[in-house]
Amino acid sequence: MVLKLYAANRAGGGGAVVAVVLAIKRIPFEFVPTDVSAADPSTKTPELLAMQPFGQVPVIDDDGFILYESRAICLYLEQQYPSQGAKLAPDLADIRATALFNQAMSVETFNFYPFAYRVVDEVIFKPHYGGQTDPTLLSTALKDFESKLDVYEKILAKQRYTAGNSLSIVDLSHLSHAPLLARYTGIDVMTRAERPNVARVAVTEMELEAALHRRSRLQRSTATQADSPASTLIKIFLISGYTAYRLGEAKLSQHSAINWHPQRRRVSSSSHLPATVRPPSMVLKLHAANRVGGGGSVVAMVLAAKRIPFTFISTPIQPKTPGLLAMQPFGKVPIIEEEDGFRLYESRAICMYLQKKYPDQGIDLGPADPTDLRAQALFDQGLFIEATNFHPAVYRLIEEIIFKPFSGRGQDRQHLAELLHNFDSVLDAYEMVLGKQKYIGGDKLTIVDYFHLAHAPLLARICGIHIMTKPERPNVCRWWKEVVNLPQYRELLEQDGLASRKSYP
Ligand SMILES: N[C@@H](CCC(=O)N[C@@H](CS)C(=O)NCC(=O)O)C(=O)O
Repeated sequence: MVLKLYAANRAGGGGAVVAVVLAIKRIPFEFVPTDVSAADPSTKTPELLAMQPFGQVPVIDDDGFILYESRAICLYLEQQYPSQGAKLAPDLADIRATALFNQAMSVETFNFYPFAYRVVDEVIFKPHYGGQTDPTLLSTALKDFESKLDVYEKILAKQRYTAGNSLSIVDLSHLSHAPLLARYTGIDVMTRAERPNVARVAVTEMELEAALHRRSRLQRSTATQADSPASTLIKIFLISGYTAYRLGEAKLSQHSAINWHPQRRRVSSSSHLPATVRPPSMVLKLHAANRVGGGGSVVAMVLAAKRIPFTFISTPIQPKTPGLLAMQPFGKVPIIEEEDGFRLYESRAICMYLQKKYPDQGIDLGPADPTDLRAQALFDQGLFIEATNFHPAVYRLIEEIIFKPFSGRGQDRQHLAELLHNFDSVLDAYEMVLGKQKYIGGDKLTIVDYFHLAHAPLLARICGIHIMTKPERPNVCRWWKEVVNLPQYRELLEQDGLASRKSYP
């Protein structure tokens, strides 16, 4: 059965990214136009909610296997068809290259997407849905987005693409919203002369042509058309800068159901994680804040669960010293450093690296079966559910309730009520997810569950808000009670931070 892509009929959002990856990988698909809007609950049909509990697109149906979260979908497609079309991710067996790829993906998820989205929302979506752009909010959003692009400029001065020296899923994920700005508003923030390296990587015609060229060389046997539907689609999305599109125009469907014969793989042997336990480095350093909460705590818990010795280096993030910025261009912690100088940042990428490097040591926190592409895909789906739905909702609450008063600003009660309502709706979707599976990454406890411990426990502990354990969400309640009682979290609470533990065990 041909793979189905449920997505909005527009050249933006995660659906467009998935369509581009399908095209580059030369995977036939049937496009099912599915327009949903956060502003209009009636667009979230029971059929969509049964597939995607958050009522969002894109979703794919691969012969009955339903998967959502655009980044997880792209990773799945790459693993399913590794040698078809251009290669868009490193081999999973190369754990350091994969770690740097995951680091870049996490940077895109947390440091690019939300900032690009805020600008697009203010200047495109708000007026599109009958509202008005607020010039003050737009100017702040643009300033914040540009400050992230300044850091991107530094990263891209050292490497050709966002995840290393070849075009990857990470670069393509940047296409979900940012290009809409130049197309619809003339704000060409991505190609400013003062950021030549960002402009260079803002996927240009030349780069795409090169990707297409590589693809056609690799795929001579399966695709011969010089101007195949895939290349047309990519040109529409990328090369022509979306000129063929307007919001809501029906174009994607013309390119659906492409008639190729992909060499489909069921199980990836190269994605087998190394079975051997390498001797843990005695001098792994963890740079993090000395507190319970945040990504540093999660990394410390995973280090403890995996029984990996480490030295904790208490690292303040203010002021942003040249030393900190040299290790982490955004000036954030946690960062790990191995004996031979290999450094990694972004807590989720760090935890995934530790699990892959020491799969059988301590508690196994990886997907149920790392050789099963679908189990891996559900783990990745959980990873991005947490990153794009749970984390932003809970973090905004913590900002309003804890950080704002802490920095002397007053609380806005109405805003707080809206944030609580928003988090409640995320947890309602979690209830559906957890009604079908035991944990967020599948039926097994994984690092994805640990990621939820970064901020959410503070709601009950510090603010007395017991939103995670409401009786009307019995599955969330069951899952959460187990997660907050994990011994590594209890231990962190008992020692009140990381400093008292210099190494483990
Ligand atoms: N993290 C998700 C985000 C999906 C998302 O926000 N999709 C938009 C369309 S591009 C949507 O469905 N919006 C409706 C809503 O959020 O209610 C992904 O990358 O797939």
